[in-house]
Amino acid sequence: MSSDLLVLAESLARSAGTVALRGRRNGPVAADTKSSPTDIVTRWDRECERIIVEGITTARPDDAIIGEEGASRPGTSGTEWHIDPIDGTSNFFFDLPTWSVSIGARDDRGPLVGAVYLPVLDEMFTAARGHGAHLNGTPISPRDVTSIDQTLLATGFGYDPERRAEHGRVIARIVGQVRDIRRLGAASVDVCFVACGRLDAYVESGLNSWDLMAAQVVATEAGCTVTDLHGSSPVVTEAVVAAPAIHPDVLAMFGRAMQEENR
Ligand code: LIP
Repeated sequence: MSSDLLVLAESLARSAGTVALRGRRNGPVAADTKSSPTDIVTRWDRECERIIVEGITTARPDDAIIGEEGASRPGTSGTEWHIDPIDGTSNFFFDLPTWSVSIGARDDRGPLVGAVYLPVLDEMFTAARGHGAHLNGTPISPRDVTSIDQTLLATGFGYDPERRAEHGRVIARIVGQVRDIRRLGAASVDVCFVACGRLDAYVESGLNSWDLMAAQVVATEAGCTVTDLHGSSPVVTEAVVAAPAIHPDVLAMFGRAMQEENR
């Protein structure tokens, strides 16, 4: 059953991503704002979500759907879809390449399948629970990094300026302890890049289920350790994703930095 779900997720991610990329190539896009003046949504976010919701409801009318741009359908099948039609909308708006279409599904045991498509790079990350993770069909795994000072760490900042400033102070306490920091601007891309070894760790809070659901399956199936900021089971609002050998050190480093910041 998960293979059917993954085929559907991959197909819809590619279809929606192709439409959004074509729209972006036709010129600058207008944007409305949501939770803050920098939390934007474009017509292509809405069009991608429409394409994806239509595709899921046609193929699987009894599934539940939750989407970033407002899709909200109850279901009876036990399968629940979490959609970020354009993850990294600011990158899309500024015509930066690191944005994705992220489509994940869960069942009563947790995240089940995930498809994260990066249209500009034409890269499709896919995974199904118990069946591994792939990039364009090739199996992926995190980099074998063992020390925190060799760790390339990605993070993200929320749309609330005060929250962003606080997280920036925490990162300032960390930047001298790691190889370097990257801020790519899309949680699903960050997580998938850890899964394939382009990054070594990713830490962010203030997220939503649609940011993480699909990429969490990719990272877990690739062999990453995925927890919340306390090292417990993942939650939809935050993630610590890392190669297994350095995950404890990443957790401890952020724990110290947040404690020092909140003194
Ligand atoms: C984005 C996340 C990113 C976070 C941004 C934003 P969106 O999602 O993927 O990790 O740092 O603030 O929330 O809003 O582009 O779908």
